[in-house]
Amino acid sequence: MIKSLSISYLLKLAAIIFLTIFTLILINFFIKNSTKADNFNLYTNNLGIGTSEPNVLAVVVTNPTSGSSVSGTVNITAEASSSATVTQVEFYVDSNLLGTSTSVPYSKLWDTTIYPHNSVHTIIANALDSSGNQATSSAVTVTVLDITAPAVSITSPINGSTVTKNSTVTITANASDVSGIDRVEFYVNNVLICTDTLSSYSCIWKVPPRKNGVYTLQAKGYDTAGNSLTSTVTVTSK
Ligand SMILES: [Ca+2]
Repeated sequence: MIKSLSISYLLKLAAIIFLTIFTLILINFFIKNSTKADNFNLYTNNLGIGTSEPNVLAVVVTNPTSGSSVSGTVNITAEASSSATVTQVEFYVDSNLLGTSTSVPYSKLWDTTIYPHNSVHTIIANALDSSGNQATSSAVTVTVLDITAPAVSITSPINGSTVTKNSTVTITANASDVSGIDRVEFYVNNVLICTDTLSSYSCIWKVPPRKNGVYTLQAKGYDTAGNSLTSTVTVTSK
């Protein structure tokens, strides 16, 4: 009796010890795998490739469009999106910061009149978000067309002055333009008398042989894009 009880007791004890060890092994197994899974998720989230929502920041220049021609003042616009909050969009022209926009619609005015006719320029937008991410748009390449008239003015004779009949008067003019000056035409009473293509621009005019003649002198300057401006003075002969 004592012997059989003893054997039964030992068997139960062995079973309890076995189950305890087995349970501990199982718990240990689950804890380890759970940690690995957490580490894996952390790793993939940092790479932005996990099943969890990655932090995405994107920006695109919406105006002007690449390959287009622009002139005057251009409103550059961009759209930016982020799973966080977009804080600002910077606009760059030819790698120089044009300005920063902090609210929708993201935009900045760009004065193209400082560039020569048919010059090519590159625009990009750079977006930042509240998570510290940065994204750069594709480059937009545009061609600037010069539609601005040159600066032209007759410097001599001055408006309202008198000239001597039968004398020779040199009409002089200043002309300048960001695209360069193609030529300056000189007119007396609407008749073309000279064309000068080299600075300084001038024209020799023989004053007719009569007193009290009133003459309208004009210098019409053209830039290399074909824009023109006319400067006019009036003189009287004596
Ligand atoms: Ca011009």
